[in-house]
Amino acid sequence: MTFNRPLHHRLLLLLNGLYLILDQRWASRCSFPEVLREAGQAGVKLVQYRNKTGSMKQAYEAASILGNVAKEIGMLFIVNDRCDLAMAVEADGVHLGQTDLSLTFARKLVGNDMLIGASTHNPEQVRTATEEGADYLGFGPIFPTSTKSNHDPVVGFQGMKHIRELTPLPVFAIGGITPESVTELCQAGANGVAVASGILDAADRHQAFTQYLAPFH
Ligand code: 3NM
Repeated sequence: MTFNRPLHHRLLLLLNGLYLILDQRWASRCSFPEVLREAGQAGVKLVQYRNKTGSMKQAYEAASILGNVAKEIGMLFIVNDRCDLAMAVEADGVHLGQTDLSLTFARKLVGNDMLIGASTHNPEQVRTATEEGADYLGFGPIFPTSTKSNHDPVVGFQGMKHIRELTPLPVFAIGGITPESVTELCQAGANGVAVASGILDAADRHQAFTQYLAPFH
């Protein structure tokens, strides 16, 4: 895909709704390619592969399989943290945290044809990521979560509402999000929600996808 900035309309149509996070820690308990296909059928438009601990070799193998499935089903495929891995598997984007490569350097590396997402946790970070050319933001944690270790203080619905006024970029609320909180997060200005455990721990994944996506229909 080629991305012209400001992002064209077709791409903005994909940067909303449910953003599925496939964290490698769940990979032994479920088949990620299977989850990805279910997500596509349910109407999920973007997915992130997150691997905080594996070797590059392991992460490459997993990411290239998932990237191929995502391509086949027309879903945006984003790699967490690592520009080199995102480039190696020809992902659609890379998602960077506050301790990863700066957005400016990352853009130099990945060029204009890759999306760059940024994790933000407070108004200052939202302003900076917007100025430095992120294509979309993650903002959180909205609620407590055990998926991310040493996470920042929770920001709640009010935090979401506050930062909505600071950026024109698509914003995904993240952290401890359950289906029950999605409507209020959208009312607070979120374009979408990014979810790991709420999907990957669900007893009935099909039902979980439906519940998370319902407020976006
Ligand atoms: N980033 P779950 S919270 C990966 O605040 C991540 O930036 C966060 O997983 C942030 O849906 C988080 O299981 C964990 O809470 C998201």
